[in-house]
Amino acid sequence: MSGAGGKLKLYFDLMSQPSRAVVIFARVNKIPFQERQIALRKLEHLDDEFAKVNPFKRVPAMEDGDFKLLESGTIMRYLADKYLSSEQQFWYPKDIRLRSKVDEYLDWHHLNTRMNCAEYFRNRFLIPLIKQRPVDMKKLEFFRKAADKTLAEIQSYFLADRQFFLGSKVSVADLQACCEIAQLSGCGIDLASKHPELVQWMKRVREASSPHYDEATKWIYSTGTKMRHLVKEAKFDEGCSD
Ligand SMILES: N[C@@H](CCC(=O)N[C@@H](CS)C(=O)NCC(=O)O)C(=O)O
Repeated sequence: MSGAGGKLKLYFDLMSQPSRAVVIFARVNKIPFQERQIALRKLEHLDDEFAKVNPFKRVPAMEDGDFKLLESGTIMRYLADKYLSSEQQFWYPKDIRLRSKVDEYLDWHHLNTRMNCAEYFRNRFLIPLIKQRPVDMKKLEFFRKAADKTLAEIQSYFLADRQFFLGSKVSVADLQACCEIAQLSGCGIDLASKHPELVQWMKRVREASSPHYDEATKWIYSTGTKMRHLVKEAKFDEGCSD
C-alpha cells in the first residue's frame, strides 16, 4: 500500500542502500506508508524542506505523525515493533537473545559492511565519475581489502553455517547487510568466486523479500552496469582487476 494515504511517511531514494532496506522491509510486511522520494542525483536531500525532516540531510528518514526518526536500522526496528503481526515478528523477534543478535549485527554494520562496501563502491565508481578522474588505486585497494575482510567476517561469524543470521528465518539484519553488499554486485563486482556461500545467502534474502527486493534493487543493477561501463570508457579504471 505504499504511495497510499496514512500518517506514516518514508523518505528515500532507491539508489541508497539503507533506503532500499527500509522500503523493502515496509513493502514485504505490507506496512502502509506514503512515499516521499528524495532524488540524491538531483540534490533534493539538500532542500530546506527535507532538512525539517532530517537536519543531517540524508536518506532514509521517517515521519509517523509528528514523530520523526532517522537511521535505517532504527527505523526498521521501530516499524517492526509498531506494525508487525506476531506472524511477521521474526523480522525482529521479541525473544531477548534473538533480538540482541539482530542488534549486534545492526551496530556492527556501520563501521564494517556499510563503511567498507560503500567506500569500495564510491572509490571504484562514484568518485571517478563525479570528479572525472582515474580511480585512486591506493584508496581502492585499501577498501577492497577491507570489504573482503568484512564479507569473510559476515560469513564466518554472523552467518556461519546457518540459512540466515538468526537461523531458519530472515531478519532485518540480513536485509540491511544484503542491501549494502548488493551495491557491489550491482556494479559487476564478482563476489561469487571468493564468497560463494554469501552469494547463496543473498539469494535466500532476496527470495524471502520477494518480489519487493527485486523491484527495489533493479535500479542499482541497471545503473551499476552503466557506471562500470562509463568508468571503463573513460579509462579511469586502469589497474583495476575486479
Ligand atoms: N547511517 C545512515 C546512513 C544514511 C546515508 O548515508 N545515506 C546516504 C545515501 S546511501 C545519503 O543520504 N547521502 C547524502 C549525503 O551524504 O549527502 C542510515 O543507515 O540510515
